[in-house]
Amino acid sequence: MIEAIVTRYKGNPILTKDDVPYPVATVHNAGMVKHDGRYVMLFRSHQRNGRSILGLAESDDGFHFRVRPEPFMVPASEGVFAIYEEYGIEDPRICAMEGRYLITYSAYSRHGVRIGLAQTKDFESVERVSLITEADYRNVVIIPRKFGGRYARLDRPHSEISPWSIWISYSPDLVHWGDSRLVMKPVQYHWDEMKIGPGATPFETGHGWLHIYHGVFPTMDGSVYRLGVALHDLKDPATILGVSDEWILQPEDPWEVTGYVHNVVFTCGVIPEDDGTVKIYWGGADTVMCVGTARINDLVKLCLEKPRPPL
Ligand code: BMA
Repeated sequence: MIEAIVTRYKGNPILTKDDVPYPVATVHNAGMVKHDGRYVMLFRSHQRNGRSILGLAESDDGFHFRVRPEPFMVPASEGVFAIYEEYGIEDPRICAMEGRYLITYSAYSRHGVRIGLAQTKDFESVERVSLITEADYRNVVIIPRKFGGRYARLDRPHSEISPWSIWISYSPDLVHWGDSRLVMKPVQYHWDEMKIGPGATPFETGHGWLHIYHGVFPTMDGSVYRLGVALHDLKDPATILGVSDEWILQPEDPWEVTGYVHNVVFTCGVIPEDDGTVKIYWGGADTVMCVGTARINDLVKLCLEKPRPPL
């Protein structure tokens, strides 16, 4: 048998709605980070009204998680955030930088979807910083390093003309973003031909920033969400060194194939480990959380040795 790039954890799914001590319908698409040696999982849950909130779970080993008794973030009830979070908050990403954790999340409202930025030092309290896109953006990941004195993020604007693609934008202060450029597009009649989007917060390897993203293929039975991998230049992340032609993960387990939305694996966070492996976390069918392990070198090799054109 050919060895898989991502080895699924035998105990999947690692978190379900039954582990949550308040009423939710799903547990999925979690941002991940290690804080004080412990794994922090910031997961999205649909409430029973169909709108999403963010919960927090913690773990000593990255596989067994305990959920806090109260949600970590719910839609804001006052100020400008209340207007744009009316329909819920979704799909958080965590970036550890400058002694704090930056959290980017999708904010839904009658005006569309845009991205909120919040920050925390300890995951005990959280402070909203700014809404950092206008409407029609999702999937913003901040790269945990400054480039020429500026912050950088991968983002995904929506367009009617072109398949939804991955862009890069820069900011002097995390609030004002611009100098945007397209870096990666779907490839026609390919597993990611319909749309792609940033996935997990990129992490540094000796060869470049490794970015695990999602790609979508349309079928007669709806869309299939899979995960792919790209390598960005360490000094200039707008330059892509390689994108793997092949996906690294597709829906296969029963809880990935069937659920709230069938045939979905979707990542918002990974944890690189000191032993050369990376733990990849993904939502299965928008219903449960799963984890798997890959060797970082294998992912880098896929990008460099079996690439497809980024654009
Ligand atoms: C995307 C987002 C994700 C979700 C995926 C599959 O458009 O809504 O949060 O996991 O669809 O439903």
